[in-house]
Amino acid sequence: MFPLTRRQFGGLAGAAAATTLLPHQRARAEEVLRFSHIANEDNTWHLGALEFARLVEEKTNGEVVCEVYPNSSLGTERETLEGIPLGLADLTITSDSMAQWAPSILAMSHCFLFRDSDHVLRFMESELADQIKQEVISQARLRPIGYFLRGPRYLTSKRPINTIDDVQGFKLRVPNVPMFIDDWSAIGANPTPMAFAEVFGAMQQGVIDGQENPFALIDSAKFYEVQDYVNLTAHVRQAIYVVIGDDRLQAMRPEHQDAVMEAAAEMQAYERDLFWAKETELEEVLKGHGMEFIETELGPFVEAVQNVIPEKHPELVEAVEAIQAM
Ligand code: 2Q2
Repeated sequence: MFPLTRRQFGGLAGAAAATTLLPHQRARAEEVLRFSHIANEDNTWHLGALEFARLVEEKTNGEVVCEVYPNSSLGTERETLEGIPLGLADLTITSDSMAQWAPSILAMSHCFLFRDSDHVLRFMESELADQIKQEVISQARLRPIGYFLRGPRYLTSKRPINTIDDVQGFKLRVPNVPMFIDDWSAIGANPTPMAFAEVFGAMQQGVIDGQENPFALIDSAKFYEVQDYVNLTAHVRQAIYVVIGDDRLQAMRPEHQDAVMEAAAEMQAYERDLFWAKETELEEVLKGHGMEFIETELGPFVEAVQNVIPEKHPELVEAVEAIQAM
């Protein structure tokens, strides 16, 4: 997009944003890693990131430390991705937003592709996912070191979406990922890419009609304050990677690299338990915040996206078929 200066990149960072290190921690450290993500302090992504920071410090006797910046406080997802090669951040939580470097990752974002969480997990452990990971490493110079399972994405709105007719022309914020734009255009909505940090304000001001995300982000970002309905679309099921700048990782001492990889594996398991505990209660939590749940009639939505892959992404036909067969 545009080159970022250090000042612009850190521009949003409030003093209280990061888990800042104590002076003695910084003084002893050989490496200070910066972990930037879009969720807030209540989200399990953040708790996972904090656990990673704790583990990496413990495993290296404080030689490697990690500062965690939640809430896009070090930059939006895109700014972080562009900032990692410049040394402005080191780790983040991301997936299909890397499509500009690794186009095959887009297969993960197609609506109604994955049937359930087990299907997503089978894919994440598959050879196809390994190939995608290799593409990410070689093209984006980002190394996935773990991943978080996510709940299904649901459309939120200020009026109920019962049928596909209700979503025609709906001004829908989507992440800046081509597959979301193509699928939702085929459905008849009016998808607009926007950074996550801007979504709350855009809904509050009525610039957009709604957004779509898993329960966890709907809750932690407090979207229930500006949206009334959770429409049970479950249109995208995914996992999301924790990535580290590969050049930064390769420049570390081998024992530090090992510590990073071990800490990441432990973080993944730690977050997974928190995720499941939370996910099972989130429907009630959101209802408690006044959101109403709508059983949207999904058949026509599924029908509408049938031709998106062959027509807009013929290069993904094979990957999508392989995923369907998993
Ligand atoms: O709505 C968002 O911004 C997130 O839930 C996105 O799915 C996420 O950040 C992806 O863009 C990851 O590449």
